[in-house]
Amino acid sequence: MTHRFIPLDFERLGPEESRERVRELRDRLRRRRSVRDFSSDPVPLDLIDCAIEAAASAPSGANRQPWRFVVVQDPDSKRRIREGAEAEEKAFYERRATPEWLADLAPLGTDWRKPFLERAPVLVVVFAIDWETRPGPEGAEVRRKNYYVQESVGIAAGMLLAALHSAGLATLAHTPSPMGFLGRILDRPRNERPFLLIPVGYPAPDATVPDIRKKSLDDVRELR
Ligand code: IYR
Repeated sequence: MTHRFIPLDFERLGPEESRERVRELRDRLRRRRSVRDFSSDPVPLDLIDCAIEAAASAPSGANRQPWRFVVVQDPDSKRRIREGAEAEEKAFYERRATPEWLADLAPLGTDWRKPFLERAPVLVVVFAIDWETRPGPEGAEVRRKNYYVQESVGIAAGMLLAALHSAGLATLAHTPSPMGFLGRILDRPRNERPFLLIPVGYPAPDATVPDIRKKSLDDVRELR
């Protein structure tokens, strides 16, 4: 069975309009910073929902859309997530990380304490779905595998960060490792693999960020 094909909805822009739009987006995206000092001010849930709709429009292998976005607001769940993350982070900082890794992180001033996981009003947990089941013959279940899951969910997660930023919200792409505790706390099915933990909110009034620089175009782009 093939899909029905329909005309492409595409607006061809003039070169000046193109430049203006891409510069505007570049400049907006460049102002995004990873935030670790959150205010506890609530965020309107419709902003999060709209950003998730944007993320869920991402391309994916065979259009399988192998993602799930769990929006956590419940204080008790946030507390348990903080406890789970801090346990892993403590093991990371005190035992698992190589000296080289710790040296690379030192300029950022991070440690195992993750108070932002309770303080941020919302945590969006992105799960990757490697396979799904569908009913097979004689009541059996057949596993159907998804394709390019890392790529697909990575694209969707990037779009989510961009959409939340465009809504005027602060985020952090956080990856305590391993993240198995998220599936347990949030009661997720076995085929959902924790991918990224994103605290969302407004920055604390006194929030600071490290004075880091991004590589220049010449450093990241090659012409052939
Ligand atoms: N997950 C730890 C360590 C950490 C690792 C990297 I790579 C970073 O860019 C930042 C932190 C933490 O969140 O502290």
